[in-house]
This record gives sequence, structure tokens and C-alpha cells, in this order.
Amino acid sequence: APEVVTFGESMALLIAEGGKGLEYARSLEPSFGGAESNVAIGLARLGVKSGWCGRLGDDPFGHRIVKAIRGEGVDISRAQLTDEAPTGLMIRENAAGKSSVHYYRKLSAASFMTPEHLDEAYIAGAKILHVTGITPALSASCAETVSAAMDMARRHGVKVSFDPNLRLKLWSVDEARKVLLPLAAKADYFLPGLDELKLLYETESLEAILAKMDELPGVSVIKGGDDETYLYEKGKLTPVPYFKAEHVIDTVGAGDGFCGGFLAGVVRNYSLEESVRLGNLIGSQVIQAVGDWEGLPSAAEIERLLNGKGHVER
Ligand code: KDG
Repeated sequence: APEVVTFGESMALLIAEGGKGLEYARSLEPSFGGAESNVAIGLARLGVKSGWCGRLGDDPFGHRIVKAIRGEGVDISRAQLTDEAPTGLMIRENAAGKSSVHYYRKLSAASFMTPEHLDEAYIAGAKILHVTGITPALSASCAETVSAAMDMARRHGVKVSFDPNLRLKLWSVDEARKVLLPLAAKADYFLPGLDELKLLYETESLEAILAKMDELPGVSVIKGGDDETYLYEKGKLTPVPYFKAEHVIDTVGAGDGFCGGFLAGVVRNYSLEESVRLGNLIGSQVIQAVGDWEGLPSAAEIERLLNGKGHVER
């Protein structure tokens, strides 16, 4: 059984060829993305058994995504393909140095997810359930599904990890706040970004943010500090420095990489600080490759990086 179970929407991703923007790009490179499957792949590459559940259309993109996730060694036995609705799509462009994503995911297969699609025994068999705040933004039934999954996990003593992943192209901050903050209060590991917290709590001050974290029952790990990730546990703040990335190429997926690394540490009973360090290391690798998950390192690569052994070309 998977040690970490996650679910959410994975979508086909088309990346417009460099620099021209979608209006003038002559080619689009196909891939796929999805915050939760990115995390599941990150875990699998580190040798942690992970399972991804989700709904995709029974269409070529859906088949492509399922094959790719399975190919990464993630358990997809609970993933569903349906002919009732299509696989969602996102297109990313980089125009004049600004990267943006365009979503074509309304009424996608994933948006019709309901609590009935969850397999309680599957969740109960895991050590950790990881969910994100993207899913509840998709539809009311998706929001119910996330909340129900968290409740299932808690009933069985499975730890809950929650990354709010605020996506302002899906809903407003006001809508998000009402849904995401109660979910944060149900998490054992709350893994937000500093920018997201500033928006959700309407303050620029880290001190004020930490005061809010004091009201949460779980451990908080705040990603995206200037030079460090903040581990905050029972009133104690521990800044954990970043690893240097030599060439920053594509920052999308860094947060998911972090979550995968952090959760891998937790599953292996590393200290929380060591788990955050592993998360930082994974995040620093993801941003050195194009794509949301392609740059996720394997356990062997991590070993080489930590031992300071360089890349051998031939
Ligand atoms: O964190 C990266 C994800 O945002 C990306 O892979 C796509 O899940 C995605 C989304 O909804 O934007």
C-alpha cells in the first residue's frame, strides 16, 4: 500500500515555444501537470511509495497522463477515466519574460469529483494524505471531497498534509480564504507559501502571520522566504536555508517538489528540520529544468548532490 496518498486534478499541459507568447508561438510542447501528481512523482523518485487518485477524461490526454504517472512508479489503481467529461488542459506561455498559465479546465472530468469517488480503505492504509487548495477551487463537490478525505484520514490516524496552493485564476482571495483556512485547521502539516499567507491573512508582517499559525493545531512550514523556508512548530521558528540553484529555468513546481521532499523526510522519520532541508533541496532541483515535475531528482541524484559529486558526462 502507498505510504503517501494524494488526489487532485492533473491536466494536459502545452508549453508555448520560448519567448514568443501564445499569439505567435509556432509550436507547443506537450506535457502534463497537476500539483498533487507532481508531489506523488517527487515521492516515487525518492523511493517513497505514493498513490495518486483523480479523475481524467477517457481521452488521449487522459491516457497519456495515466501512463506517464504510472511510468514514474506511482500507484494509479484508484485513478478513474470517465467519458462523461474531458481531461482538463492548461497552456503556458512566456511572453516578454513573463510566464502565464491559461486554464481550460471548467467542467473537466476532475471538476465532477465527489466524496463517493474516494476509497476510504485506500486512504486508511497510508501514513499521510496530501491534498491541496487547488481541488476545492474546482467545484463545490470537489471542495466537499477534500474535506471528506481529510476527515477519513483523521478517523484512521493518517496524518494530513495540506498545501493551500492559492490559484487566483480559479477564485478570488475572499472566496479562497473562507474555504482554505478551515482546511488548514484540519492539517497536521500545513505547507503554505509566504505570499499566499500574506493574501489569506491580509498582512505583510511575518510576526502577524505566525500569530495566526499559533491558532492552528499542526506544524506549519512556510515556503518562499527570501533565503529560507520557515519551520514553525509550537511557537518555535526555525529558518532552514535554501540550497543554491545554479540556473533557474522554470520555477513552476518548486513548491510541489518541496512538499514531496518534506513528506519523504517525514515518512522516513527524519526530524522536521531535516525534512524541510530535503524539501529545499528538491525544490532547488525542480527549478533547473523546464516543466512542472520533470526536474524532480531521484534518490541517487540526491545522494550525489549531498556528497558533492558532480555530473559525469562520459
Ligand atoms: O504547482 C504546480 C501546479 O500548479 C501545476 O502543475 C498545475 O496543478 C496545477 C494547477 O492547477 O495550476
